[in-house]
Amino acid sequence: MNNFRTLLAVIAFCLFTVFRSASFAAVPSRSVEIHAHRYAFAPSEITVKKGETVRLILISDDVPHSLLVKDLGIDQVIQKSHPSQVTFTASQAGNFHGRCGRFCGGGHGEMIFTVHVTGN
Ligand SMILES: [Cu+2]
Repeated sequence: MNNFRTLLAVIAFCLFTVFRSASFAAVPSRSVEIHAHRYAFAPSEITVKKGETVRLILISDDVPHSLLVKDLGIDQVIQKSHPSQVTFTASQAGNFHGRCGRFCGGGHGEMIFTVHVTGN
């Protein structure tokens, strides 16, 4: 009987551990497609909720670019013909400014991107 209880306790602990780690795994609640081209991102800004996990699908329409939003830990190269993805969860409300991190021509400095994070 004691062994049975111990077994139940071990199973309960394992299930608890599995469910707890599953809830920590950041599963994106939605995806947003962002195109990069000389010299802009489209859209150039997005709004997400604090705590929301969002997947960005990044597509270059011409030459290689990147999306760099340092304060959200986003630093993703966007190769031409190879869409890339980056997933992030904003833990703080505010406006986070990003830009293209790969020199792509004369207007490179104009390639800015903003993530608006709204509070709960
Ligand atoms: Cu650029």
